[in-house]
Amino acid sequence: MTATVTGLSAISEHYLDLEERYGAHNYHPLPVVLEKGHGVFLYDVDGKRYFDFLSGYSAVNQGHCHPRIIDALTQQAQQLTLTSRAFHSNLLGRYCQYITNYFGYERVLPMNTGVEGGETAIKLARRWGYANKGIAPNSAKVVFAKHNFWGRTLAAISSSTDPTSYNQFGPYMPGFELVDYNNLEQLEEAFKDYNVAAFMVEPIQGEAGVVVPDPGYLSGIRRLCNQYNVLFIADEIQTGLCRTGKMLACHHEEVKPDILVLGKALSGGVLPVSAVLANDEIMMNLKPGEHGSTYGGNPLACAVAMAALEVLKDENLAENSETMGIRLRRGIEAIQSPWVQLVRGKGLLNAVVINHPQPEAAWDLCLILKDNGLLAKPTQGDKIRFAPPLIITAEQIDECVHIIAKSLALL
Ligand code: IF1
Repeated sequence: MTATVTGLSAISEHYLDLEERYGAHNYHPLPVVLEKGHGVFLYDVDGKRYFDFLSGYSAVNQGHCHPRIIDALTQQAQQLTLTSRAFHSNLLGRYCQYITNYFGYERVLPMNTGVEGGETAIKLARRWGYANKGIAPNSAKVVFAKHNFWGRTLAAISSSTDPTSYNQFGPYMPGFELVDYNNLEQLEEAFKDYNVAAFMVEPIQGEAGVVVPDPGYLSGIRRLCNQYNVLFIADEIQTGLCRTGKMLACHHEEVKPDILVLGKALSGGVLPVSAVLANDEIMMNLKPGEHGSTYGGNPLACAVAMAALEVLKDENLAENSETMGIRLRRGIEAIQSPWVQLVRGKGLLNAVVINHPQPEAAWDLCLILKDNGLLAKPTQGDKIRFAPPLIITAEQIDECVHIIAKSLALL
């Protein structure tokens, strides 16, 4: 490999230079250039293999390029990819029936990205607030938890408490309120305002650093929403689809949200697919022409999403996520590294909190992990998310724990 200033191969540097020169600088990626993915593995342009411990931020739960999902994609791609919703297709109705039965809701509104799903859920909640709860026009409020993350649109950043997300993008969306995460007392206080239509929350806060709420939080939300006639919107875009050891993170407390928002692994990382599920009382408030998108519910997305959902069940990925997550957390704790303050998570959504004198220790550790064949990324400065595809085996978990131990020793 040719020596370069970055220590990367010449071909890797070439690709980085192109991004640097022609792309917006809205990310700070790890210095690695990938060209192939298969199962739990990613391969860089020099052919080096890595364990993927980010899974596209939980979009690749089924593993990279899962053959059944790719097959559904390639079959449908040669048949029909997009009709727009100006016309019907032979896939959309089947998909709507499949996914509503799969999750136990009466209706689904198909969208593309996760943030579009969030926006759709908030519009549905506001409309329900006016049509069903009798909130005065343009007075509906939606409550969010501090340190939430649900995307990059102006509405999403209007509910953010992270300056990196909202700074210098104002003015912000009105009618949004914030409470502490995992605080039912504050939530109840907020709900006493009749104008509150909904509470949108992640069952586990992902970007905040995999923050797991106290047992009883989700059931407490459900109880308060019932008591105060407020819609419970669960943002399961990152926690859903077997990531936390159950099909949905809400299932850890047998809680059913009024509006369920899914994305990411709904397509197994193949193309953007999101979905908003709710019952008629909420969904049928929307009349033709009041919401939608060019690609929402396209035949290609329908075919891919049905295959992605089948794989989750057929390969028992919730159970594997649960058992492999326990194995991973125990393995990391057994290292007893002085630099690991704690390990936390559910299923295969985990994070370690690094406590080290170097300010950039988490980033530096990710660079060492990369050199040792494991890809992970820091979040919120001192935390590293460990979230491999849910198909990972016990032997692979053990191999990765060994890599993590070796890397921590080099920090
Ligand atoms: C980026 C973070 C994770 C999400 C939840 C909605 C969305 C996301 C719980 C929006 C998206 C992505 C966005 C992506 C990186 C990643 C991320 F670091 F940004 F915060 F996962 F934690 N709800 N999360 O996590 O879905 O519109 O992106 O499809 O912006 O770099 P999207």
